[in-house]
Amino acid sequence: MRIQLRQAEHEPVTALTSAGIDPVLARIYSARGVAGPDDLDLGLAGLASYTQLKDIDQAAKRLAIAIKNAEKLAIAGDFDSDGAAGASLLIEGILDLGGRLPSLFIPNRMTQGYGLSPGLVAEMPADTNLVITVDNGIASIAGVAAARARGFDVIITDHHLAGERLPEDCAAIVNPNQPGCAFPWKGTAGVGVAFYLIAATRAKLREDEWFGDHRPEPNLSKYLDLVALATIADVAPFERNNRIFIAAGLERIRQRRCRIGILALLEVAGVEPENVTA
Ligand SMILES: [Mn+2]
Repeated sequence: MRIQLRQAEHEPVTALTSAGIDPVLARIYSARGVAGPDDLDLGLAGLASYTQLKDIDQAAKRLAIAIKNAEKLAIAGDFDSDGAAGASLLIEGILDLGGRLPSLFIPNRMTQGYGLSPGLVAEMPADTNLVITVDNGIASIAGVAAARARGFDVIITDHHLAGERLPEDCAAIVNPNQPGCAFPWKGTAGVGVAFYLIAATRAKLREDEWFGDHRPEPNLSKYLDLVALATIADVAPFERNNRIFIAAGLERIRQRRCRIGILALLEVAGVEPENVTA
């Protein structure tokens, strides 16, 4: 066993103690990267806006058009919990925004490997209009080329580090870890990026006066259980923005105000919802 010492920085400790935090707690917080009292406020109002995500406007514009025109969408997900929850979030979000039910494509780990591959694109129907990746795609150069060759538009949403080359000719690439993206929270999971795409698209559709009495605007808080679950399961860093997502999502799960699938998993695992922690 190895004991790893974390350093508490002087300035944050002072800022925290002068805000009334116990000095021992202040040192623990500081050693975990908390810079000041604001970082301890986990209210949803502190959640970063999507606006600093590179290409998010283009992505939202393209998805809004797809929703309004009932285009045929293919979601390219992944087989881990981040990819699966992110895909669920996108499908549910697109339906809630008034779009047509998208088809879901998850690669076979044994035969197709990971990500949007030409093999996965080959399974998509010929009349697909738009492919949206979630938790993958930033390295899918051949897969995007195959999709473009079939005439499909592509929106990449991902959070993995970008390689030297990016996929070409996409409608948009949304990834906090791509070069030139100013979004400060680089530890956002794939499910968080998917959440931001739905948030930005909702704002775009609101601008277009798409919502009304006959088509109510969805409340984004209904997706927070999925965001919390997959941010934790993907072992994303507990930086402030992720802690806000997690605190809000876990609170909803504890109050059983979450999707029935998560309650069913908890039941099988023998865990009482009110006892759920990260
Ligand atoms: Mn992931």
